[in-house]
Amino acid sequence: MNKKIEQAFNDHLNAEFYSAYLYLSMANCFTAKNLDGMAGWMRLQAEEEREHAMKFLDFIGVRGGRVMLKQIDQPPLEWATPLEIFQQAYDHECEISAKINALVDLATKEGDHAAVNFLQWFVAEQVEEEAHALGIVEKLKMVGDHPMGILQMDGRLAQRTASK
Ligand code: OFO
Repeated sequence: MNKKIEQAFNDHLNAEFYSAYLYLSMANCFTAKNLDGMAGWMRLQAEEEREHAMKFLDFIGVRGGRVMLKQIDQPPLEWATPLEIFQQAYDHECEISAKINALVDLATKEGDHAAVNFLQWFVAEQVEEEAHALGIVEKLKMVGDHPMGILQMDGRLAQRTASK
């Protein structure tokens, strides 16, 4: 595997694990606020991020590269409101999209078509990830700080299943 791509993919592997950590911390914050539906939604999101990390890990291995696990940064512990949490999740997804785009640019520059092809799944996934998070942000903005609205959103997000 091209060394520049191996390095960049290992960095991104760490970013996906950090995403899992961040969302798990957000889930814990929801649990502490008794918003179990939102907590469940975030836990599933954290699991998805771990799966994303594993896709990178497996691809590095299949291509003959070396996986290098690095330290995962500590995520924040507390957020004030559900809107603040989902806004940060949305902003984070936009940052991940920018990282994926940079990987596509690098793989293209290095002529690694297999890597470009692998990354296309993530390009499509990021469109969904951003849309889901933004949709929730917009609804939470409509709800404002009305407890009934927050509880309704909590019930709605409780319906998420592992495949969404
Ligand atoms: Fe939330 O995204 Fe991974 O890639």
